[in-house]
Amino acid sequence: MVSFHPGEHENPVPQINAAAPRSWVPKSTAQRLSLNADWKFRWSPSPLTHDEGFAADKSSEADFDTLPVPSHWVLHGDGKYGRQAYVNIRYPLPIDPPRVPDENPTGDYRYTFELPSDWKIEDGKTLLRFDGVDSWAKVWLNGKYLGTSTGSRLPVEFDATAALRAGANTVAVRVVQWSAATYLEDQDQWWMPGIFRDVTLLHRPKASVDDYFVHANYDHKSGKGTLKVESSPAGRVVVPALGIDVATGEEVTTPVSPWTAETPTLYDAELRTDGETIPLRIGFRTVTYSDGLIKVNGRRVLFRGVNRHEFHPDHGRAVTPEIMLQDVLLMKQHNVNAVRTSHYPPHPHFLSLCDEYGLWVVDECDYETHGFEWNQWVDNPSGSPMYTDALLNRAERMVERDKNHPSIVIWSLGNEAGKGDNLRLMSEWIRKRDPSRAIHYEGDRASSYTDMYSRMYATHAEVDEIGRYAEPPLEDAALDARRRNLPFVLCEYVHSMGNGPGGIKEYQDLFEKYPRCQGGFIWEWIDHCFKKTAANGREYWAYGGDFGEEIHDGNFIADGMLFPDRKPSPGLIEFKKVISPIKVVVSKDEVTITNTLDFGDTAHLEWTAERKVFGESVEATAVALDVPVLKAGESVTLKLATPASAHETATTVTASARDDVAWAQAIQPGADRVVAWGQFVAPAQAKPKAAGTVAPEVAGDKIHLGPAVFDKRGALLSIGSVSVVSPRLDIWRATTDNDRGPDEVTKRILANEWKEANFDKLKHRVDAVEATSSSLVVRTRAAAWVYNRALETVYTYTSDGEALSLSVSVKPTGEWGDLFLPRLGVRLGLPKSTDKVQYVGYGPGEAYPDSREAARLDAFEASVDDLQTPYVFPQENGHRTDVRWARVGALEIENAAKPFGLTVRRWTSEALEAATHSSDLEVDDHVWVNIDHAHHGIGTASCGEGPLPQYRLKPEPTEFGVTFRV
Ligand code: IPT
Repeated sequence: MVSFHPGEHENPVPQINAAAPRSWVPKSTAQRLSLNADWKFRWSPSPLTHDEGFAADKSSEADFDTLPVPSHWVLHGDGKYGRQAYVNIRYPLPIDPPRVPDENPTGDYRYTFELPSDWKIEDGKTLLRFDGVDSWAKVWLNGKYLGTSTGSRLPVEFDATAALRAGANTVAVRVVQWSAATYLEDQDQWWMPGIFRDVTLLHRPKASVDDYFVHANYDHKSGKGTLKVESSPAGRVVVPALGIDVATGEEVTTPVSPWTAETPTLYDAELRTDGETIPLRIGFRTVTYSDGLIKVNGRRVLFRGVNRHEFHPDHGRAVTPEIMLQDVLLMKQHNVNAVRTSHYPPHPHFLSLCDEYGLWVVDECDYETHGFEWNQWVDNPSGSPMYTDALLNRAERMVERDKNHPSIVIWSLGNEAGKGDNLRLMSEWIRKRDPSRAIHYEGDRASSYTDMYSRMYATHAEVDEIGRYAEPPLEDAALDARRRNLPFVLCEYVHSMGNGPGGIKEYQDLFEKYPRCQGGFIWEWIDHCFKKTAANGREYWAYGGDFGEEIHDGNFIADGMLFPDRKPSPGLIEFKKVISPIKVVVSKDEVTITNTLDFGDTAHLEWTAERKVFGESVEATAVALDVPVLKAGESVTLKLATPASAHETATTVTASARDDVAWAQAIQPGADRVVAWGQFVAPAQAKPKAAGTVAPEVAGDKIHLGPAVFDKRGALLSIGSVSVVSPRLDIWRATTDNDRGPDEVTKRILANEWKEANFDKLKHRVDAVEATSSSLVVRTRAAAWVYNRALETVYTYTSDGEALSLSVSVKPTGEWGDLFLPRLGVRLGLPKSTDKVQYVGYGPGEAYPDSREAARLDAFEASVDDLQTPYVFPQENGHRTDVRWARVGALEIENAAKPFGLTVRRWTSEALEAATHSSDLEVDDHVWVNIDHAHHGIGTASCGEGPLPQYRLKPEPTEFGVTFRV
C-alpha cells in the first residue's frame, strides 16, 4: 500500500528551525566565510525523482554537475535544468493552495568547504546564512538536518554549531521551485529558482551582537540629532566625528548634519560588545506626518522615483555589487531621488548604496498574490489564516534585516495582494516594531492601515482631483475623513514599455502644483530580457514566450527605462529632464533659476551659458555662468548677453555636477553630469521664400523641373544626382506598445482601430498631373480598403532652377468618425548607400509630441543606424522633431513654413510593424525617409492613459512642405 501526502514544501509554515531574524551586518570583527563558489548540483523534474539521501551521501556527487552559487539554475546548463519563464499576473500552476504540482523542478546542492583552522567552534555559535533562495529550501550540514525556509528574497540563518566540525564540512540543500510559498510570490517577473544570493558561514562568538537597532533622529528645529543604539547584548557606541562614546541603550543628543537623499551625510561609528565590533554608518533623519504630508526632517519631500526590480541579462536576480552600484549611479545621474524596491526586499547591499549616495527608499515586502484575481480572489492568502504566520514572518524578516538603513523611509507590505486581515496584521506588527517610518500598501484603497493614499496608474485627471482633495468619497465617512487628510503617492505610474512614456511632464506638473501629491515611482527601471541568437546569427533580446513557456505574457516584461544592457532609453532621458529639481527658464536676455530641491543648495553645480547661431554654419560661444548658491526653494534671475542675429539663435543654460559630488566622481570620466538645463530660441528674421521661377518641361516620357525628373504620372524619380522613390503621403507608424494598449480613459485601443481602418495599406490613385508655368501639380487620392474615407492629396512642386520645393495639401473626405491618424507626412526612398545624417533640429534623441521635454535645438550628426532606438519589441522610433534642415546622404531637406519631423531608417514602417524581435529587421534596398507634419502622441496606454487630448492627431485639412537640394 502506497500513501500519498503533501510534500514538506507544501507546508505553509514559513520556516523550521530558523534563527531569529536580525539586522544585516555587512562587516564585523567576527569571523565569516563566504560559501559563494561552484557547488555540486543535480537537477530533477520533481522532488519525487530522488529521495533526500544525497544530503548525507558523498558518493551521490558522482551524478552531480557543477553550478555557481549564487545563481538561478535555469540560466545555466543550456536547458538541461529547464528554462526561465515569464508570466505577469497568472500563476503558472493550478491554483490550489498550499498544494503544488508534482512536476516541480528540484535542485539538490552539495558543497564541501574547509573550515579555517582558527575558527573557534566552541566559542559561541556558528550560523549558516542564505540571503535568498527561490522558493523552498531544506538544509543539512554534514548530513545533519538544520531546517527549512521559504521567502525567496529574504534571508534565513540556521544554527550550524552542533553539526560543524574542524576541517572539511559539507552543506547540502534541496531547493524546490514550487512550494506553498509560491502563492505569496506572484510578482510580475521571470520565474527563476535557485540559491541566487550569497551563502555565508558566520561565527557568532560569545557576547557578540545578536541584534541591534540604530535610532538616529534629527530635530530640524534645534539642528540636533538624537542617537540611541539598542543592542543585545549591551555594549558601547562610538561616533568619533561627533565625540560620542556612550553605552548602548543610552540616548545622546548633539548637533549633527542630517541625512537626506540630497545630502546623505553618514557618520562612521562602531558598536562594540565584548565579543564583537561592528562598523556602523549612521544617518540622522526623522520621518513624520503633519499637515497631511509625509515629512522628513520637517519638510515635505517629493519623490522622483522609480520601481526597481533586480535584473541583469546574464545573472537574472543574482545581481552583483557592481550591478547594484551601476543602478544607483544611473539613478543619481538621471535626477532620480527615490526607489521602490518592487516587489521584494533587494539584496541588502543595494540599500547600503542608497544610504551612501542618497536615495529615499520604499522597502517592499516579498509578497504578491495577483493571480488570485483570476479566481475572484477566492482563497487569497491575504485573508487566509493558513498564511497568517507566513506573512507576519515575511514582514518581520524584512524589517529586522533592513531596519538600520537611514535611506528607508517607508515600509511597503507588498504589491497586488488584494485585501485581507493578514495585511492589517503585517501593518500592525511593523508599526509596533518600528514606528519611525511610514507604511504603504496600494491595495488598501481606504488607507485604513497605511499612512498614505497610494495608487498606481491613476490618470492625470484623477491625480488633479486628489491634489484638490476632491476625490470621490469612501462609503465609510470616518475612513474617508482619515484618507482625505493623507498624502498621495503614485507607487507606479507612466509605464515605460517601448516608445514612451508620453505625458510624464503633465504628471510632474501636478506633483509640483499640489502639496498633497508627493510624487511617484515610474514603472519601471529596467527591461528584464535575456540575450538570444536567432537562426540568422543575429543577437536579440528575448522575452516571454522565447523560452518555450506553455503560458506567458510576451514582451510585457520589457517595460523599463533602461534597455536590458542598462543603456538609458529615451524615456529615461525624458524623465531626467522633467524631474530635474533645478528649473532653468531662459528668455530673450535673462535666465531664471529655481532650486526646487527639498533640502540641498546648489553649491554642487557648475554653470555654463552657450549661444549657438544657426546660419550658413553653426557658430557657438560658451561661457561659464556665475550663479550664486541657491538654498532649497530659492530663485535668482540673471541677465544674459544675447547679441541680435539675423539667424535663429539658441541660448542654453546648463548646470552640471561638480567633480567633488560623490556620484559624479564614481561614474565614468567624461560621462554626462548634466543636472538641469533650459533653452531659449530666438527666431531668424523672416527671409523671403524663393518662388517657382522655372517651368516644368516635358521631354519624352519624363517631366523635368529644375533639378528634378518625374515620370509622366508625377512620380519624382531624381533630384540632381540622387535617385529617389517618390515622396508620397504616409500616415502609418509601426504601432507602439502604447498604441496597442487600452487607453484607461477612452477605453480605445488605437492599434486595433488603425489596423481595422487599413491605414497600413493606403492606396494612392493619381487623378491628374498638371504642368503650369511655375509648378508641377500632382492630384491624388489616398485611401484604404473597405471605407469611403480618403485623403485628397495634392503635391505641388516648384523650383528656382536649383532647389525643388514640395508643398503637400491634404484634405480628408468621407466618413472619419472619431478616428485619429498615427502620423501625417510623406515618405520617400533614398539609395541604400545613404548613411550620414546631419540635421539642425531638436535632438539628440527621438521625441514625440508628448515626450519631447529632453529635446533641445542644436546641430546633430548621426549614422542611419544611430538614429534607431533599439526597443526590445520593434516599433515606431527614432523620430527627430522640429527639424529645420537636414542632409540625408547627398539630399538636403529644408523646412518651409513649419519645421518637420524626420525619421530615417533602413526598413519600412511595415517591416518594422511585422518584426517581433530586432533580429527580424532586414536591411531594405532603400533608406526610407519620413518627413512628418505631425504625429499622434505616445501616451502610456500599455498600462494607463493614452495621449492627452492636446496630443491627439485628428484628420483635418492640412498644408505642409519642404525644399530639397542636392
Ligand atoms: C502593476 C504591477 O504592480 C506591476 O508589478 C507591473 O505588473 C505593472 O502592473 C505592469 O507592468 S499591476 C497592474 C494591474 C496595474
